Amino acid sequence: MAIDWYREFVNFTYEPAADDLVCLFYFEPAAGIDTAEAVGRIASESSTGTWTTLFAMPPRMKELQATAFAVDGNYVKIAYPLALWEEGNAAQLLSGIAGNIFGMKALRNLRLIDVSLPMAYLRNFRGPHFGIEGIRDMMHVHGRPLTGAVPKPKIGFSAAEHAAIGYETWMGGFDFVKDDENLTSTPFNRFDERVRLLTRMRDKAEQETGETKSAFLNITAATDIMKKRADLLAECGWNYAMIDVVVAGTAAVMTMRDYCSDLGLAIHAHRAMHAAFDRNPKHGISMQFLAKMMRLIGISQIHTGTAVGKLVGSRKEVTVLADILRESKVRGVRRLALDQDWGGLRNAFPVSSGGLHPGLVPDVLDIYGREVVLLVSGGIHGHPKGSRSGARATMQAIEAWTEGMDLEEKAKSAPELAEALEKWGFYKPK
Ligand code: RUB
Ligand code: CA
Repeated sequence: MAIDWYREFVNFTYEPAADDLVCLFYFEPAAGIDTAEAVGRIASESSTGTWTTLFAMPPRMKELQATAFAVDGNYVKIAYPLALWEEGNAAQLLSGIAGNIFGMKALRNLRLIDVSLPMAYLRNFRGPHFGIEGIRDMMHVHGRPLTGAVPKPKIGFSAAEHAAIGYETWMGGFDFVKDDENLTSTPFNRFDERVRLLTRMRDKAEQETGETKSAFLNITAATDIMKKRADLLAECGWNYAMIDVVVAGTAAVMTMRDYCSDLGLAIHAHRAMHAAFDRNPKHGISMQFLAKMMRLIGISQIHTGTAVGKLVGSRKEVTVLADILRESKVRGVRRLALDQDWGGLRNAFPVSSGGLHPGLVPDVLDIYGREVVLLVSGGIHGHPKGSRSGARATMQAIEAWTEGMDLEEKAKSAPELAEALEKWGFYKPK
């Protein structure tokens, strides 16, 4: 009598149904495990299976099994019947396709690269509240990237110091002031006080510039506390809340999406901790997958890297990520992304951040185009004349790129940009 039944989850002639979810995995079998057994085990453990054959099995089970149906070298596609998945519950989806399977001894490595979500699954999610156009209308900014900066050093300022730097950032022409991922409400900088002081500074900056100014204030905490913080943001006339979405967790983000939506708040998603599972190219979960889940559950924008700045992420990856967030139909890229038709689900902004300064702006915009939120932090506060000049220099670099002008050429009539180039040139941070 057979001990296990993994091969029953493999069928190389299977054609996925229109409402199947399809996943793309990279896999390496452990010693002594052949390909069919390896992919069968992935399909089994992520759907209905267990390690051994069973005494009893209701006939329905056959219909709920996942099927590994296409192998391309170390890549496999697995189809999952729609009925396996609870409507509108992305956390449950993760427990299946991104759950136990990463710990299986039969696999040396396993990486979830992407999932293609059928319309029948998407139907139960609301997606982003605003979409890119909605955010542009709300910010009254069209035709250029949106811009923002985190006060640096990233944590340690008092609420008053933080608000003063925020004011300088806005006055230099930036749209957003952003909290950093590890700043929430600390004894030396309480959330409520920061919000109140920034509100005053925002009103002043708006009055003086005639522009709309906003901030990504970090509400990350237990969900009930996040709700209170979101309430305060709405009360003070803000239009965004920021959440560290990986550490807060899928379920909390799902809850906060609806809560923030009712308050008219967009969600800025910081991805701190993502590299713990997406950095190893052979194991874990890809950033594409995380970005897709976040658009699905309704964040308005998420960090997607720079390709040229201080953090990991290649140009190719960044392009794939931007497409997943911005397009309504995404064309698959072999071994990197699957087709995705988002139907009517709104789109989201990619956020490029980490080690940027004016000299790198053209490189980043060549990759992203203008539909991006650009965060330049150290790269404005380190400007020889201070934050306001740094923000100006960045806006001048954006103008140059838009006008198709060389930065050095532009710098002749843009003193702040000239000073930035003198300090950093085109330096790419390690
Ligand atoms: C930016 C910064 C952000 C990172 C996060 O500061 O620290 O938290 O961009 O990384 P600076 P990512 O502009 O001074 O480097 O955006 O890749 O998730
Ligand atoms: Ca940071």
